[in-house]
Amino acid sequence: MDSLRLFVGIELPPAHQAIVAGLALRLRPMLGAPAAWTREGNAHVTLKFLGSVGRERLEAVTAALAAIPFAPFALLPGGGGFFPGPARPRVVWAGLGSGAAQCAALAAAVDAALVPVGFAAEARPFAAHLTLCRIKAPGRGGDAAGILALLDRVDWPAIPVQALTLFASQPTPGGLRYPAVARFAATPG
Ligand code: 3AM
Repeated sequence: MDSLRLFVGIELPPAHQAIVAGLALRLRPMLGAPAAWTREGNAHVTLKFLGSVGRERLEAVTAALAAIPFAPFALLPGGGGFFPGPARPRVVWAGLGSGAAQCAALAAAVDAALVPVGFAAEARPFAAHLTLCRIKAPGRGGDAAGILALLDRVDWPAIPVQALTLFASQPTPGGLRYPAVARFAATPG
């Protein structure tokens, strides 16, 4: 393939992948609408979506990401919500609590680093989240309050953020997969 669909984000440890998979089972009956659920192994925090990138640009992208200085930090998921809102949700997500500010700063640094490489700066503010599902037919109702209450009760462990990851989004016969194309380690601070 001459191009890759890329995004920059934070990988989630296996314990978080298992929690996301377990949440899908519990939330599915509460949602009351057909949805594509994030599969175990696919959960991540997106910092910036790059879209389709020609392979000839990959070296410039990785060089720009490698030059971003950041210290490791702990990121704690917590709570959750709906995009664009509870009335007609399209996405159900888990939120981020402690470490969300460092996460937003990292997203801003990634955004700025990629401008010289030809990627437009984000116009919208960064909204840190873990996507749990994408709803295929929004507006069918569902227990929004129950979903929020359940998301508030999840006992997440902290995510030790020690690297930025350049992910590819790849269709496979079993659904989308997000393999890591490159990792960029934090500098101990
Ligand atoms: O981490 P989440 O699931 O929120 O929504 C897509 C997913 O985000 C997002 O990139 C992540 C990996 O696919 N994405 C896909 N197409 C996009 C687009 N055109 C996009 N984000 C912004 N613009």
